[in-house]
Amino acid sequence: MADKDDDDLDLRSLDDEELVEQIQDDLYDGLKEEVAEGVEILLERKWEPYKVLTEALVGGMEIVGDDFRDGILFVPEVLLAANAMKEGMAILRPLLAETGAPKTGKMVIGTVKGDIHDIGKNLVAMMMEGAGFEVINLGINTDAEEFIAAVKEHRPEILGMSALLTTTMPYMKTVIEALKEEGLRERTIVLVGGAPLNADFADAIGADAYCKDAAIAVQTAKELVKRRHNQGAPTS
Ligand code: B1M
Repeated sequence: MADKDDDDLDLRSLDDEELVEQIQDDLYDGLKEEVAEGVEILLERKWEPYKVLTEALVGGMEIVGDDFRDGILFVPEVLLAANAMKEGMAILRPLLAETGAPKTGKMVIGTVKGDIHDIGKNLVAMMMEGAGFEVINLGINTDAEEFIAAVKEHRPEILGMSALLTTTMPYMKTVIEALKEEGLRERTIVLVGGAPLNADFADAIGADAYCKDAAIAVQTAKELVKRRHNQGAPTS
């Protein structure tokens, strides 16, 4: 997608629609500085951080995903695109986290064992922080022992798990079984997400809910925590 003429392109000369398209092109090409500059310009133009995130960055990553699937892009290029995405997310993170929302609860979140995809999980973490949750982000390739240790240490209302591969999503059930064995399942709301999942899968493994995206994760977390509080759920 890179074009020699892009070298001299003044991003500020573009209107919003062209700029979003250009950010997506730059993300595709793994040009992190350009992506960061584009994000800054949209913010200067008073775009809401969430709109920048979803329309420019997530929209751009969807194009990368399609071309990865179709064999047009390969792992090294996708990795560069992911890094460019993270550069843009880093600018948005403090803006999304500083909404002044009252503290709502705690969440432990991680990408499950065998899986190193973390963009979506980090996005959920960012949005949850923005909604007033304290988030303990365990990172990628997280095994059941790490999840259990974090739940014991932090006593979160919510445990979130992310999986992007059909081969790693079954591991979520292993974690839920481990929670049961440790007597932690009752007091922990388990939310799961990731592109290959769906609500039936979440039901089948005994999770409380499947969250299609970060906004739904926030909404679901708030609802379920509120419901728990109203029911006087156990906290220890
Ligand atoms: Co990978 N990869 N990848 N990859 N990769 C996918 C997932 C794939 C669908 C691409 C494809 O073929 N179309 C495919 C999986 C196929 C399958 O299993 N069915 C795939 C593959 C095959 C692989 C490798 C096996 C490739 C290889 O090595 N041959 C390998 C596996 C490595 C491993 O994990 N062990 C691999 C590697 C990589 C990179 C390292 C290059 C890179 C990851 C970089 C990183 O994350 N730091 C990468 C990327 C970037 C992708 C795609 C292109 C984009 C994923 C992404 O970041 N999306 C992806 C294609 C796709 O998903 N269409 C693909 C943007 C993100 C915002 O969306 O993660 O879906 P998403 O998160 C959303 C929701 O799903 C939800 O909210 C988020 C925000 O709205 N959500 C949650 C996610 N987690 C949640 C947790 C919650 C709630 C909601 O908790 C409560």
